[in-house]
Amino acid sequence: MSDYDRTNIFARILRGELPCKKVYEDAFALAFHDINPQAPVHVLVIPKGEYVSNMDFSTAAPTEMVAGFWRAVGTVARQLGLEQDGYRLVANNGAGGGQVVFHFHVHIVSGKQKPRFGRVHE
Ligand code: DGP
Repeated sequence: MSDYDRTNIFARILRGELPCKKVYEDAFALAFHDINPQAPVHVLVIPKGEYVSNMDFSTAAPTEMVAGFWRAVGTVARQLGLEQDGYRLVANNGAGGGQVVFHFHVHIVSGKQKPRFGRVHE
């Protein structure tokens, strides 16, 4: 399937080998604060499975996992109270797309963002 590296940081967080500031967890996903926030709200949502990127996830994950993951993304945004203010979802795909950690993840960002996430609020 993919060249998933089981030693990547998010795999280790999922296995409980490394700590994280958890905001949400269910059968499909884990969400936690980004270690290097680019906005006042910057949370990462990762699927509970070995998927390198969005390309891998959207191809290889069972439909139930894809649905459960994206439902979790919405649940986290709601739980963070972002419905009113709005938020962005960012998924970097591949090194050329700015991906650094090769376990698929979605960034939820809200508020004034640093340049890495564009100039929407600058
Ligand atoms: P990306 O470029 O989409 O692969 O972003 C990876 C993000 O992961 C980046 O915003 C920083 C974050 N990150 C890297 N290492 C850690 C870590 O050990 N803990 C947490 N919470 N976030 C991390």
